Amino acid sequence: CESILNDGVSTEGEKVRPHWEDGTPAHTIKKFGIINEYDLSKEFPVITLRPTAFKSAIDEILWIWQKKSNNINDLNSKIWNSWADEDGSIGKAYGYQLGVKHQYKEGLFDQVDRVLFDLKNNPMSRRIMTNIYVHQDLHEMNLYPCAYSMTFNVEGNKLNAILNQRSSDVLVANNWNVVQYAVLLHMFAQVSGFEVGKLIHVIADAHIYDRHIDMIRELMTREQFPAPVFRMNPDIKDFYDFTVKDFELVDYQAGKQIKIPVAI
Ligand code: UFP
Repeated sequence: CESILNDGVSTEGEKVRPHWEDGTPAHTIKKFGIINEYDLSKEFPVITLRPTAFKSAIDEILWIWQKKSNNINDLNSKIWNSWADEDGSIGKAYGYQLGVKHQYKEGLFDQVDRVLFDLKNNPMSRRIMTNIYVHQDLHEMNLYPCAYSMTFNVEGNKLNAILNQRSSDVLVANNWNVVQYAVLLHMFAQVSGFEVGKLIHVIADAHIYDRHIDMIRELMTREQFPAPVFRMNPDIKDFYDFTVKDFELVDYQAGKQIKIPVAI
């Protein structure tokens, strides 16, 4: 946040698309090309300046990667309500794409099952990745995928991953996305028989919205706490058996929650 606020470029005066609820354009200070590295074998990367809604974040990542749903009625939070149609669909985005089956030499798989297959049968492969930024379907997505690609890579007994994200609302969603993909990497590692390794988060446009700047400045003055302990039910061996109840943060200490407006 410091580096975005100090060295970032403002979109003030530019034509921008997202707006605030009252119709005012939502400008940002942005930085292009940020890479954050989290060693999940050392600690769980949840922010402590304010609480990240751990269970809701997991509920959404399971909705996308495990239920492969694109309907908000399968979700327990309201985070997607602004982007859903009357029937609850967000179009051919996120979970929809992960559920599409593709032809491989060994048969038909969706992208999630293909990752599970490769981690089991061909773990040294450099071709284990997912991509939901599907151009032919973009016109049927209510929001283009932000976090759009995962690359899995085995090093010794550890499973690493790169998360590629084209756009990140740093205050609202950065830690939310990091927590989600950290949990996802823990899940893939456990069911595939690996220890968890590093999560590399590559962000193209990392931005702080104008109405968030003072909130970020206040958060940056707050006290930080030690990382909590992440617990995941060790008995689960099938990716599709995890539920939100199987994850826990022990001793998660964080500062007071703040109410954040979201640009739409
Ligand atoms: N956004 C995230 N993470 C997500 C998600 C959305 O940061 O997982 F779904 C933010 C990024 C951006 C806005 O501020 O939502 C999407 O706008 P755009 O499509 O113009 O990048």
